[in-house]
Amino acid sequence: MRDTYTLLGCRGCGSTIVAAALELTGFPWGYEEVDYEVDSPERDRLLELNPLGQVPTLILPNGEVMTESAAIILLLHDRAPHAELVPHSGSAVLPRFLRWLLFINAEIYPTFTYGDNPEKWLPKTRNPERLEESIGPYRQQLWLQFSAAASDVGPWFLGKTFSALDLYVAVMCNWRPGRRWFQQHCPQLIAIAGRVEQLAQLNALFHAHFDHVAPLE
Ligand SMILES: N[C@@H](CCC(=O)N[C@@H](CS)C(=O)NCC(=O)O)C(=O)O
Repeated sequence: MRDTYTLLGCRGCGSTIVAAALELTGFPWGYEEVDYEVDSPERDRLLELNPLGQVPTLILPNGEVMTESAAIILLLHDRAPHAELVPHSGSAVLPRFLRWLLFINAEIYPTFTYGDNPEKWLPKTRNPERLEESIGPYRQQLWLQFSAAASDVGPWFLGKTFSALDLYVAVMCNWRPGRRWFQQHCPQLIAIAGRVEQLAQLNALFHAHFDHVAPLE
């Protein structure tokens, strides 16, 4: 049995949310970079562990495999409540946390699953990219709805309470529709992302995963 967690991930991907959560737990963890789009021994290993070929895929210290970022976050919270990934039991903001955690995972994340690689879903179609043309505006609507639910005063999505929602925001603001769109339409989300990137425990990780993040002085 190992005493560390092993994360299979790819730079800037959803696995960065789990990498940030692991950093906050303080648990020892290792990292294996996998380009999930390219055939390679690393991808074969990923497929063996997770038949969906998706990251994050996490190997627990006892060898069990976990997938699904939200499930991983909830598990890490159970093992490391000091990381404050989830509001404490009985907290007034717990319902909002659960609602928007599932909203990101069940509504927003799948728009990338289907939009990232339209040829996979519309093989032998003339213009598979048209799938992303219709998903893109829907994704924007979802982000606007999510951002309207963010606390007006901050500093975090839930207000004074930090949570893993802030980690999702910090990573996903770098994805389509892009930082410029978020800056224009969801400035409070970009502000949250900036605060996460500046956390002493997370800055080096975000600097390694996203070009625009400067290292702390
Ligand atoms: N529901 C999964 C989604 C994971 C996911 O879609 N990850 C992307 C990278 S950000 C991926 O691996 N895509 C490859 C694919 O779906 O084939 C989660 O929350 O962990």
